[in-house]
Amino acid sequence: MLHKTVPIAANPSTFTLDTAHCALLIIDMQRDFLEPGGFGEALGNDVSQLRRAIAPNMALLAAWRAAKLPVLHTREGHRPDLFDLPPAKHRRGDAPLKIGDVGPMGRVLVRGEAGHDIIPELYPLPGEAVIDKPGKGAFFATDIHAILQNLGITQLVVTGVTTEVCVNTTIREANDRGYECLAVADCCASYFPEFHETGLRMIAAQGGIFGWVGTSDTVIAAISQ
Ligand code: TIU
Repeated sequence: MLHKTVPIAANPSTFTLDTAHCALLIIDMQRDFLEPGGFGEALGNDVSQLRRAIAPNMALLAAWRAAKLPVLHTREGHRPDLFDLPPAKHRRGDAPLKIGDVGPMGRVLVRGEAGHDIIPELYPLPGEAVIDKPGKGAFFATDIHAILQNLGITQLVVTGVTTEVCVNTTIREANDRGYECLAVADCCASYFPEFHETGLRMIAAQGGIFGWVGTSDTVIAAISQ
């Protein structure tokens, strides 16, 4: 597309998308979080709460690809030897399946296993960066900041799961590094609907303390012009 700036209606104010410097960042749309038998369900969660974000993400991703704008995907997970898994993270929770244990989709949250991979509906295409991250935020112990700088990206349109955990942490990390972040409300989801709502409100509160919150229809309209 021809590069342009496009106003997008958002909270708490209009987000001015600069198509020369923006990327779509899809957080952790992995089978381990969204499908039965994975890490999310092992933690006692209802995965159907997350699946509502799949269709809106498919529509936004299709529009983003059609506009030939950059896409990045993240995956939360660990080395097969688990050397990058903090013992405190390993111990956390009373899940029957812990990180590294063998479940129905292979070893839970381990790179290279079926459950660790991105759901087929949103599978990355060649040319789209996949960032493997050991933590909740995409900027901890990854090369995403260098990649974004090399691509000249200053704005992130952020989607994925879960709203209050990895999406929120990543937006806070990005905001502190100078990126303008627009969270797309209907493309994010949480196992806890109230945390989804509050997680989004936290971003936009206080005049946009961490960023902006919009919806997929307005972003799709903006990049499809
Ligand atoms: N991707 C992400 O949010 N990781 C989590 O563990 N989230 C939970 O809500 N458990």
